[in-house]
Amino acid sequence: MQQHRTQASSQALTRRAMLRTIGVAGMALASSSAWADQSVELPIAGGPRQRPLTHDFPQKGPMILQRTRPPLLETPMEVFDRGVFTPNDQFYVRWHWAVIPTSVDAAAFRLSVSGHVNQVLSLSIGDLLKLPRVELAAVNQCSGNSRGFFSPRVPGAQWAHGAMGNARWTGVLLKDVLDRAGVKPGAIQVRFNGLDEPVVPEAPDFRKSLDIDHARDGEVMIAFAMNGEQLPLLNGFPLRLIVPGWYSTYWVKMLSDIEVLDRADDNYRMATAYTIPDTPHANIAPGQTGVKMVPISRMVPRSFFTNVAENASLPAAASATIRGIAFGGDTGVAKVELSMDDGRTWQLATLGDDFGKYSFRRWQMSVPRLEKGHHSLMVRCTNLSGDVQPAMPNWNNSGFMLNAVETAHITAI
Ligand SMILES: Nc1nc2c(c(=O)[nH]1)N[C@H]1C(S)=C(S)[C@@H](COP(=O)(O)O)O[C@H]1N2
Ligand SMILES: [Mo]
Repeated sequence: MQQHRTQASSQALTRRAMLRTIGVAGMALASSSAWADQSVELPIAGGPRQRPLTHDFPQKGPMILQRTRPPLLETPMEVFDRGVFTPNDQFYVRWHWAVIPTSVDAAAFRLSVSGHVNQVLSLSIGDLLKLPRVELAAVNQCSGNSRGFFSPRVPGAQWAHGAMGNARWTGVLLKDVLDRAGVKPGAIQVRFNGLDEPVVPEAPDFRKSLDIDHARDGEVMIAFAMNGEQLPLLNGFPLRLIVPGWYSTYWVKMLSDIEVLDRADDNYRMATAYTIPDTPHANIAPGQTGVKMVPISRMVPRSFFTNVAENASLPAAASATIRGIAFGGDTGVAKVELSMDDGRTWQLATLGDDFGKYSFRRWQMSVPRLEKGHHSLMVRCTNLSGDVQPAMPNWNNSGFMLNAVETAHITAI
């Protein structure tokens, strides 16, 4: 299992990152003007280009409002520039159904473990706290993160890149909980359900399943804390599933029911929704039919600029430090490279501290003084399995798994 650093080192890192941020007066940070307007520019293909910032959600600071009910709140990009961990109060929020408890009594809360087990369990938070504790830094990313950049446009939340976040999750191993219940031979999958409910009873509840071996891999965990604090209600208080390296559709929030199945789960969210073309990069041509579909699963490498906004202006005279974040998907970051000549040549960026293979990794690079005029900067990540971000945008009907190389167009003045 991944080795985890202590809380103290994350705080130290955040402090250092803050100090570095103060030193970048010349750089174009999206924040200053956007925050004053209480809206942000999102240069997504289909628009709208302006999105309201909201402060109206409990335990949440300023967030980009995608939808109110059920809440879809996006993290503003400059939050990722401040540190490798995404603060809880600006961590993105996504729910499928509007019937979400507005409070949960942690003392009365019980997690049930049932189905194909020797002993049905009803565990209090106190019971879980007695199990061995684990901590893991991991990226939580929606399958549809960056959907707003799909061209042609596809239906669904038009996220920019902020439907992702990185946190240090503390909890217990799902394996330890399953072992306490005693999984019977013949178990095939494990199904997870949370306290939220569909608005109408006939609609499909949000339940997700993992194969039994994955559920018992010693990495999948039940988290009760995020960045050293209890989970915000909107991020799943009091418990959520963490499936390191997999898209967050499996990271069931307000987790209340674990059911061991002796068959494969064929519920709507597994068999129909959240499937992708079984092709490289889940890529198909718009309109292409007859493609084999498979459930979405592992994440793929991505990298982003965090201190250069799209269409930003930089001073031509000075050299600049370009910064960003990257993650490898289901494994660590091997390298991050930048190109300033439309992908003909690539230079290695310097990587920041390593918080484990499932975490964001910061990167930075000093670029020499820029010629006056337009420039495009490209960034790409290669992960430890050798997977690299594709040069051309991948496309599918659901707007899932975009991971093409990002380009920032800037003007040196
Ligand atoms: N109970 C429950 N868990 C859920 C969902 C949901 O609708 N209900 N949505 C999933 C999806 S699709 C995403 S992207 C993540 C979002 O996690 P966050 O809101 O903590 O960022 O929660 C996942 N877990
Ligand atoms: Mo999602």
